[in-house]
Amino acid sequence: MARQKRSWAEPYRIKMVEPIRMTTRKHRENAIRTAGYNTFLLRSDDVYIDLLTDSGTSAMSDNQWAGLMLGDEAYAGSRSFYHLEEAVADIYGYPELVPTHQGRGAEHILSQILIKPGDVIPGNMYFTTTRFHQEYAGGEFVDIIIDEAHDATSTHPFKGNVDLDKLRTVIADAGAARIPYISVETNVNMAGGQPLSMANLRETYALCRQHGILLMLDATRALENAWFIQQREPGYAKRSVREILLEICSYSDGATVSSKKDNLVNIGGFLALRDPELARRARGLLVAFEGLQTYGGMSGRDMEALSRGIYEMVETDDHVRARVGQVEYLGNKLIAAGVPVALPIGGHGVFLNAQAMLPHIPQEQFPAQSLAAALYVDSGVRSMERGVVSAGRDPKTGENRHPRLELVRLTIPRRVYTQAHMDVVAESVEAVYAERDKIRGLTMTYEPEDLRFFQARFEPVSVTEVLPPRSRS
Ligand code: PLI
Repeated sequence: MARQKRSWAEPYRIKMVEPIRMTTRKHRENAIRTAGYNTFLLRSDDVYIDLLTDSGTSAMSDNQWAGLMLGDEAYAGSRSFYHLEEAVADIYGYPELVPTHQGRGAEHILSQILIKPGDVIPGNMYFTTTRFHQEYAGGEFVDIIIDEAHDATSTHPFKGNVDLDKLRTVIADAGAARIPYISVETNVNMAGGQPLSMANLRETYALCRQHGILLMLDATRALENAWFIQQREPGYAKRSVREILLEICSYSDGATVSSKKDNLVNIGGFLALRDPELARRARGLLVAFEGLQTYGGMSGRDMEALSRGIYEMVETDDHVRARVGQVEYLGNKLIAAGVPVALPIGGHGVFLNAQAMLPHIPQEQFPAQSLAAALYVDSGVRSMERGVVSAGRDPKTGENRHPRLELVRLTIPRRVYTQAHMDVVAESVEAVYAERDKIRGLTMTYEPEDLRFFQARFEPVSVTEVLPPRSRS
């Protein structure tokens, strides 16, 4: 007998709502001009559906909100810190907890305690703030992700994998003594939310141990990575995401986490370690840059909501199933409409392939930035550029980095929007795609020195600068 189809549905019902409003096209044209064609500079009141990021934008549960009332705000020895320490040890398996205000606070401390000028830090694709802190500490990031990760059309199931041959070459060239740690990101953000496999992580860790090099995870989206391992990797189909997450972390010496993603809170993060001596050094910097060792960068209530969020994300597999299911719902709709998106659909968002959508705009005229602005003008949907603007300049040569991926990220906040919102987003992307020839490139009129994508300003290229459209085959 054929099995009846059963769709997934959100494992919660909605108890409180926040109104959002649609604006006119004229209003949005004015708003994006005022924002210098940078979606980071828009006011949230001018946005209809906000897919800028999944960071700090989750809806908390009633249990988390109740936790806010129970936060212990003691300056030292807060009960809420001990709850958090227990949650991190239980779910991630790390005994030493260094609480920070968010992920980059943890990256700052980790980079400062481990990196010396001239060091090399191999990693499976860069992340903006992670690489910034590595370079700020005097190190150099070297990309060791597999080649498929740089190809938006490759359907490799584990595009986040480390290329072990690339890693061996870096170790041979730089020497293990100049590599303080390797930085392995779970569900690689800049590759489109792509997982690495357990087998690859296990092998990478073994290679690191052989050379006496630490392996530090960016476990910010490790839960979503655990889900993909369960779905795609032989031997894991019957394991819970909770068990898989713990195994992921077992192949590392520590982790930085932005709790604003998987952990379902609006602020917070941590550095977690195994070695008490490293943790002691980290706490030395924590008290100088963040706060005392038992709150770091968070209030007691933040830590209380966070420890509850950590347990909640793995209580059953239903949460992550619905979360990734919603992302896939939007992605599959766009694929069905013929819109070029990065494949496979990632864990936290759908990434539009701006290069393929706008072949008439050269990378020097910021195709992804232009597409994000056009989408906003069409419907008030806010997205984020993940291409040449985000990649920034090479600190040695001062030249623009030219990533092969020129993407616009439609990032889905957790537990916030409904399937109907996803339908509206898909309709707008399809409408913009149908009129893609009308989209013009941009020139940058203000460029900040660091992490330029946050605050850069642009204006449309003048009509005379527009290159003739290349024929589309
Ligand atoms: O935004 P923070 O400082 O809490 O975390 C920085 C950070 C570290 N690692 C990874 C993989 C991230 O995705 C990350 C932040 N991501 C943001 C803000 C995003 O929009 O994707």
